[in-house]
Order: sequence, then C-alpha cells, then structure tokens
Amino acid sequence: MSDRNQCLKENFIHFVNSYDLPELSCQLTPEQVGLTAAELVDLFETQVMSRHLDLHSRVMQKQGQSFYTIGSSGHEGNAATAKAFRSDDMAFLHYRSGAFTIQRGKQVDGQTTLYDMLLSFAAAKDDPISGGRHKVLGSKALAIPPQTSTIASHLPKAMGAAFSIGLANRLEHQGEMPNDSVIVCSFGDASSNHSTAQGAINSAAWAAYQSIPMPIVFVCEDNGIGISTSTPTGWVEANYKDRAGLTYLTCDGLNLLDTYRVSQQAAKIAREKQSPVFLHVKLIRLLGHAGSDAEFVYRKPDQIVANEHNDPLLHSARILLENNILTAEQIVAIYQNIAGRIEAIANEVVKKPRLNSAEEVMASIVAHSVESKAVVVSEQKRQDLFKHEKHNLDKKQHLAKLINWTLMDLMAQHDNVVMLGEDIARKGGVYNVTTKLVEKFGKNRVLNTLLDEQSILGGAIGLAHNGFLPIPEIQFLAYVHNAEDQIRGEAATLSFFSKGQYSNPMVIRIAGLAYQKGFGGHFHNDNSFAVFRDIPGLIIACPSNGEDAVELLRTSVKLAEEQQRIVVFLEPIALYMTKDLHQENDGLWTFPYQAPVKEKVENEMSVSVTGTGTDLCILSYGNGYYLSRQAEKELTEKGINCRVVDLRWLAPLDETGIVEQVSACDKVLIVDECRQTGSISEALMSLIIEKSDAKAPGSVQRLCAQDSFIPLGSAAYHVLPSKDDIVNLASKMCEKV
Ligand SMILES: Cc1ncc(C[n+]2csc(CCOP(=O)(O)OP(=O)(O)O)c2C)c(N)n1
Ligand SMILES: [Mg+2]
Repeated sequence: MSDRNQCLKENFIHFVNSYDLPELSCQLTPEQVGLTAAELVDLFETQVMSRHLDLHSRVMQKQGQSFYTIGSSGHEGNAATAKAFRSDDMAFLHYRSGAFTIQRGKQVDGQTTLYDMLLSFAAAKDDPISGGRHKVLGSKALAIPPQTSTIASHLPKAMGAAFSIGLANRLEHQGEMPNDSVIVCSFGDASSNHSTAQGAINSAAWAAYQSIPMPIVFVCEDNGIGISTSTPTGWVEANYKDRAGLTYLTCDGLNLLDTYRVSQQAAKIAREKQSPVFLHVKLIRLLGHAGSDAEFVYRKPDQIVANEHNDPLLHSARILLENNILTAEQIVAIYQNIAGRIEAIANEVVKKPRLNSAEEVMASIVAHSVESKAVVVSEQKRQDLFKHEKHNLDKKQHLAKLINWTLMDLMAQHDNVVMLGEDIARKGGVYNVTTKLVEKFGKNRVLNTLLDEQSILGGAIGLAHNGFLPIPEIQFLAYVHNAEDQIRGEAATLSFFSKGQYSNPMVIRIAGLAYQKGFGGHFHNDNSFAVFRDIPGLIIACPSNGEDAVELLRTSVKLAEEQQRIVVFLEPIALYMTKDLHQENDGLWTFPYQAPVKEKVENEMSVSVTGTGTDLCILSYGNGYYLSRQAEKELTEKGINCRVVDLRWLAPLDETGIVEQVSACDKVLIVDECRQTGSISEALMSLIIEKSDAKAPGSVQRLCAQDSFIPLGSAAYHVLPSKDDIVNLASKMCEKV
C-alpha cells in the first residue's frame, strides 16, 4: 500500500478543503459543554501538534534520528480529557497520550512540551523526563510520571496513588498530591483484559464498595484493536458496565465536545464522590500499531482508507466549521503552520548529544538522596508502645519477635511508614510478625489488602508517589512471582526513566526460603530469589537471626528513606521461631532487643563473620548460615578451624568483605540453600575467581540445593543442604575425613 503517513498528512487538507468530513455523532455546541471558541481552537491545535509529532517521528526514524514510533494518531481527543482534569491530578498515561501531554503542558506556565517531547523522540540527553533513556511520555512539572510500555502495568500504582490521597487525608499526611486531587490513568481496550488491569480496577472497586475513598478515573481508550487482534464488538462495555463499586461512563473519543463533556463528568464524580470511574472512550487507531507495523497484513485496504476518513482531526474540523469558529483556510493554515513548527524544532533536537557512556546511562538507576524525617521517639512513648511486652523486653527473643519489635519502633519513628499485605492486621500475619501493630498504629497504617499481589506491590508504588514509605508484605516468596513485574518493570525502573525525578522507595518484606518443619510443599518453601538478583539498583537483605534482623531492617528503611531505594527484605520462615543452635534449650539463636540509637553505623551493608579460623571459610546466609554454624562446632572438634561468613546483604554483595574473608583462608565452601542454578552461589564463585587470589583447583566448592522444587515432609531434606552435608564436604575439602 502507498505511504499511509503521507496520505494521512495530505488527506486532511484535501478533506477539509472539499468539506468531505465525517458525520458528527452528536450535535453538542461548545457552549453546552462549557468551552469557549478560543478553548476549542486551542484543543484542536493540540490535536494537530500531536498528529504532526507522530508523522514527523516516522520521518526522523527513517533518517535514523528517532527510535520508537508508537504514536497517538486517532487518539488525539485525549486532549479534551486532559483539559477536564487539573494539572496536579497525577496522570499515569497510555503510550498514545501525546495530545493529553501537550494539552496539560498548556495548563502549566513555562512549559516547552513540544520541544521536550521531540528531545525524547531523539533520545537526546537533554530530554527533561528520561534524559535520553527512552521515548516516554512524562514530566515532573505536569505530574505525569513516565511509564514503561508494558501494557496495563501502571494501573496498580495508579490505584495505589488514588488510595493514597484518601489515606493522606485520614492520617493528615502532607504528601506530594493535593488532598482534593484525583488520579487519571489511561490504557487501551486490549490492555483492559490484562490481569494487571483487571486486578487494579477490581482493587479500586473493592475499596469503593466499602466506601474507602478511591478518586480515580480509568480511561479506556478503545480503538477496537490490540496490534492486529480485534476486540469483540461491545466487549469492553459488557465487561465493565455493571461492576460493583465502579461508575461506567462512555463517550465518542473522536468528538472533542463529547469527550470533554464526559471527561468532566468523570473527573467530577472521582473528585466529589472520591469513587472510581471507568471512562470508556471510543476512538480509532491510525497509522498502524507503530511505525514498524504493516497494517495492510491484517486490515483490508478499504478498511484502512475508511478509518482514515474517520480521523478525529476531521471531526474537530467539522465542529469548528459548523460552529463558525474557523474557516477551512484557517484550519488548513493552523495545520500547516504546526507541521512547519514541529519540523523546525525537530531539526534542532537532532543536533543534541545523546548519552555516550555506561556511566551516563546508569546515573539514574538510583534516585537522589534526601534528608531523613525520622523522629526520636521519647522513652515515655516507647514504654507505652511496648507496654504489652514490658516483661519480655529485656529477655532474648527469636527472629519473628525481634522483627515485630523493630517494626514497632520504625513505625513510631517514621509516621509515613504504612504496612500493607494479606492478613497482616488483626491476625498479625501468618507467623505473628506483624502482631499488635494494628492495635498500636491503627488500621490506616497497617492495612489488610485484598488477595492480589500485583495490587499490593503496585499499591505500594502509588503510596510512595505520595510521600509514604510503604512496607508491603508478600505472604510467601512463591507468591511474588505472579506480581514480580511490579518490582522489576515498574518500581525498579521509575528512577531510571525519570532521571531520578520520581522515586518509589519501599521495603518489601517477604517470608520465604525452605526448611519449614511441618508445613511443606514448594510454595511455602520456595528456595529461589533469582528473580530479584539481576534487577539494577535493587537491594536484597536476608537476616539469619534476630539480632541481625533488627539492624538490617533498620538499615533497609534508612536506605529506602534516605537513598529512595527499593529493598527486598527476605525473612527465612524456618528461623522465625528458632531459639536453639546446637541443642534443645541452649537459646543460642535468641538475642536481646536493642532500642534504636541515632548514630550512624559505619559499614552498614557488610557481611558478619564468626570465627577466625584459616583452614576454611564458609560463605552462607539465611538457613544455610544457621546450619553452617551448627557444622562449625563439629568441624572445630575435628580440628578444622573455620570462619563462617553470613552474607546478610545479597544485593549488592559486600564484595570487599567477602574477598577479605576468603583471602584469609585456604579453602572456601559456599553453602547455598537455594538451587544450584540461579542461586547466589554462582555470583560468589565468579567473585572469588575474578577478585580474590587464585585458589588451587577444588579449593572453592559449592553446596547448594538440588535443581528441584521442594516436596512435602521429610522428602524435602533430600534436595536441601544439611548440616551433615556441610560437615562431610568441608571435611573432605580439608582432608580430615
Ligand atoms: C505485558 C505486555 N504484553 C504484551 C505487550 C505487547 N503489546 C504492546 S501494545 C499491545 C496491544 C495493546 O493494545 P491496546 O491495549 O488495545 O492499546 P492500543 O495499542 O490499541 O492503543 C501489545 C500486545 C506489552 N507491551 N506488554
Ligand atoms: Mg486498542
């Protein structure tokens, strides 16, 4: 087929000049929807700008100057949606929201939105939102956090952000978002089927059904197709029209007046009733899915031509002509002038430098540091807080209790900390780790969520957008996998794609790893956290004992707060209630609770070491460390002098500390309770080979779990490293069998 870019560009002028314009779906006048003539012209200009950005980005791509041409053509009516919202209503946008972004740019003084967007198209370093890292729609000044192009993955955080507005009001929290703001988020019709979209919309409705404020408008931009797959006629409406807790509105997205009218209604319901709205906007997609998409493969030529004749810009031209606001000549002049203007800006931006070193690219993986807002809690207040434990506070405790007390203190020190998860409130979690927190801090700070990990993690991102410091909990490690993209694709990339302007700090508590007695199966004993290990910037902490847990959890919250980091705090379930190390009642795995002190700890993310032996260095963490400590005793009795290193921080590894310990010993045994494949043992092996003095062959060995899932009951121990396995292998390595 002929170059549709060029056809679309020229046809507009031809159709306007010949008054060959599509029928309007309704006979609204600008006055009826509250728009002046000037405002309507302004919206039309926005549409034209968005269109020429699309058209020109394809020209740029052909010249090797633009790298991602997914556009907004057919969706330009979202200019009117933008106008129906305030510029401080945070917007999480679909990738076809060029016109929305431009229109919002006009609502805020001093913006150079076209220039900025073209910088982004050209991947120029000066692109103010991503610094040349991606073509993303976004702007800090416009309250548009940038989105990745993973469809629907931004809906859970939009839901969380909406929830955070009501929460901030209830807690009198001074956040980033005004108390009376609403959240707007948009997505496509095919995306509305995604479990992530379904989950987020369901969560919003679930909250609204219980009268929990949820000021959000879900804008479904329904162009009837997802890449090449048609959405069944009427499906979106049938699917969303009668959902409990959700108001369904619909409009003709090709008609600016109707879109503005209904978008205003949607914004009003969300703002005044604080309840969620599903705004179903019916429109079309022009120019294929993206520049690389050969639309003629799945759409007949006459369909393509008919679609182009239904161009929303032609609808707008008709409205302007019918209402005697502009003449055809004036419309064409606007169209051509804007084309020239965009070309001129594009010619400037392509001269701008791009990122040209790994250092530059990676500079925004971690956001900027901020001042801590932690308060010192008075002794009196602490006594009140721990009143129910006053007879136990000076006794040694196991891991679960010490985590619980640490959380108690942290919540008192940081009034923006909010915990959320399944069964964490009244029940106190499956293992009582969050027990009593809801009694002390109330149900607005310790939230029982619905059963949806995507909503828990995405919800946490949304809370963080509004200045909260969330501590979401995932009940079992295996249950993070259905929602991992919220960490991997969303939370972890936000700073990267926003040049550090947006961040979503949080500490994600996850109960996990194996060795649970009496509670089996691979879901409850999942021994793999490989999914987190390669996420740039992510921190992973894993305490093996209560004393370390206190320190690690405090440091995790500090890193989240001051460095805006995302921390995964992995809690070994099997050690929660463990009290003894070598024999019953020795109490060696219980520890005293130290009240928080303000002083800074020096090397906060370091390994810890037990023993000074030089025959063998055992590197381990979590349950493996506990077993290694048991083995250490037997090894010592056999005359093998070892030291046992607890990694504690699994990402980033304390490389210097590890190399120092390894270098002091003849042999190294890595004890890893996770699978041989994909476990941290692989990284440790590489580290030792790359960075420590060469060791003789065989002097560095791994003892890992088998590449198996964990079965029920005692069968589990066949695939997990045991104390005896450690003793046997270490003895063999040290030739003292
Ligand atoms: C999770 C995920 N799966 C698949 C894709 C690939 N993909 C990108 S856009 C798209 C179609 C989306 O269609 P729709 O939601 O209707 O939006 P439209 O492009 O039509 O505006 C698909 C399948 C993706 N980006 N993310
Ligand atoms: Mg679509």
